[in-house]
Amino acid sequence: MECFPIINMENLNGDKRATTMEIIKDACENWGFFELVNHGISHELMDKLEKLTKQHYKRCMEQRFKDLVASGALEGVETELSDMDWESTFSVRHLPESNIYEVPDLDNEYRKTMKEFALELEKLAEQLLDLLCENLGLEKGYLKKALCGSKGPTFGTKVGNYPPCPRPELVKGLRAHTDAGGIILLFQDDTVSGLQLLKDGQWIDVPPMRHSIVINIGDQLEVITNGKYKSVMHRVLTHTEGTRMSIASFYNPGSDAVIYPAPTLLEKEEVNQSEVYPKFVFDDYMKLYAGLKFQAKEPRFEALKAVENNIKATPIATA
Ligand SMILES: O=C(O)CCC(=O)C(=O)O
Ligand SMILES: [Fe+2]
Repeated sequence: MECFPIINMENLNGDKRATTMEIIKDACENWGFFELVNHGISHELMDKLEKLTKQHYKRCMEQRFKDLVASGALEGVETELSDMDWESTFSVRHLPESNIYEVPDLDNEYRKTMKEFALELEKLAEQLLDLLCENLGLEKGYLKKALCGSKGPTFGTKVGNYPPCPRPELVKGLRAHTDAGGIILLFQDDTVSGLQLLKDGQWIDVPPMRHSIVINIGDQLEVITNGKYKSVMHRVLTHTEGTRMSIASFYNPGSDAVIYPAPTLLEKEEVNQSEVYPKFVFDDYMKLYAGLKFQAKEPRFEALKAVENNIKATPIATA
């Protein structure tokens, strides 16, 4: 079997650049996922964030999870639950404006560390978008601009913990879904596994690796690339032992961004009209996604295609 794509970002600076770019391209086309090492984000910062996240979970979240979810949720259950996830989460928004000081139960050090990490991830996301532009033959800055909207992109973090589960066969940590947004950057636990992606009909583990960042493509990049890059189904399994930390950051379009396939890609590939992905306002996509997250993405694209009529989109100029 092929190996899960791992990108050593240091290789982008030397004579291995072309092969590294090729691995990224193959990952975007055929996996929807890849994992970054030597991405330039300080390991010390990652270690600190991990420590603070685990402390915060113990102090503020663990008991709440036990009271709300773990107690009784699986009592008398015999077949897999299709309407719940075995996860404990909270979310923070960074862009277009931060709400981190309104999120309760975070101490100042944790807030500061999360902000610092988010800033690094934002830069990394934009660097990756430009690498994708290069592979796609789009102008530098095109994808960033395409996600912008009038107030810039939306960037947020979902801090998650997947506690041990006594009956892993009865509930997923997170049910299978594709991500709605642009590009997703995940700092996951390096010892407790659980994340899997669907490739050619098979679930494949995303390997935990210390200090790596897992990247995946969201639905919007699939639309902008007209399906060349794939937003892929993924899920989180539960385990009987160990709590899995997962800090997932979502670099998404601004709510009023108009999303549509890049015209130069359509021309280059001579795509038939029937195969063109829809054009829509991102917020409308999110309204649809809210109720259909755990279903296939295709009906969402179809539904928006059916109503796309006269959405105005100004051409994306990057110069
Ligand atoms: O926890 C993970 O590894 C993935 C989380 C995820 O897929 C999501 O929040 O959309
Ligand atoms: Fe996801």
